[in-house]
Amino acid sequence: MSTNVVASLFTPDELAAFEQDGYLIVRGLAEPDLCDHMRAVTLDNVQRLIEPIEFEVDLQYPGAPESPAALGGRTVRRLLQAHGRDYVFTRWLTSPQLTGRLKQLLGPEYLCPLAHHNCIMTKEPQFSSDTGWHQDIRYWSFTRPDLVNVWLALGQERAENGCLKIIPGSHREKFQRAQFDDDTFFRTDVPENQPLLSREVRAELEPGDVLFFHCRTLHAATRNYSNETKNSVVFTFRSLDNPPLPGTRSALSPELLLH
Ligand SMILES: O=C(O)CCC(=O)C(=O)O
Repeated sequence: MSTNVVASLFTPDELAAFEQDGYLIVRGLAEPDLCDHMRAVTLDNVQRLIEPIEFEVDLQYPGAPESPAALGGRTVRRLLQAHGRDYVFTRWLTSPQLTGRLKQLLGPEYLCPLAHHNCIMTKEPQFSSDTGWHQDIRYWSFTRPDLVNVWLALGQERAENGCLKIIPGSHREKFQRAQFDDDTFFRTDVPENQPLLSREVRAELEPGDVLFFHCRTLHAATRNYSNETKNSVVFTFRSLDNPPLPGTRSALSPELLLH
């Protein structure tokens, strides 16, 4: 097997770890020039407020400004529809080091739903917010709750600037509805959730590192306590045989067939 091929694939140990833990970090998967280009597009689009945008104020998570008129009221949380913002995102989605790995996780034919993630998370200092523990599948509707998220760090991600926290193995748990609150956040105030919550790990990343995680893996993050914005590019992927349920929001947007 040539070096190139190996670099495009997970090792058997990595595949086993993903299955066991519901997440895996691959260091330096995205090339520096690709990350530079994505950072430039992000800075430009945030500066010019190129829609569609999700503002911090839209979600009202803890720490978010109260209204658009408040101080920080125009703080961007996510640039939506990332794929359409620049060809660099197509370059990323079709790069062999990503497609090879996604085929291992999802099979030879897979798609990138543009309805979910497909965004650049822009966690700004001062006015960003805390995201509670949740599974991404909570608002998505597919035949099986079985998608893979790909989170690319464009800069350092640490506890201080609100890196993701993950609960290993939580994608394999069977939960009761009562373990979640009305907004489907995993409750931190009930005793039955404490054993899982105590297993939290931090997904600390360097620029170009990629976090793969299952859409049922519990994760959370704090606001950004540093002085610099944290930018991350996030897409999700599904197997060809796991289509969105007709009539749901998951079925309303196009999907990219990537092979
Ligand atoms: O960075 C964050 O605050 C969390 C983002 C997140 O969990 C998500 O988009 O699903």
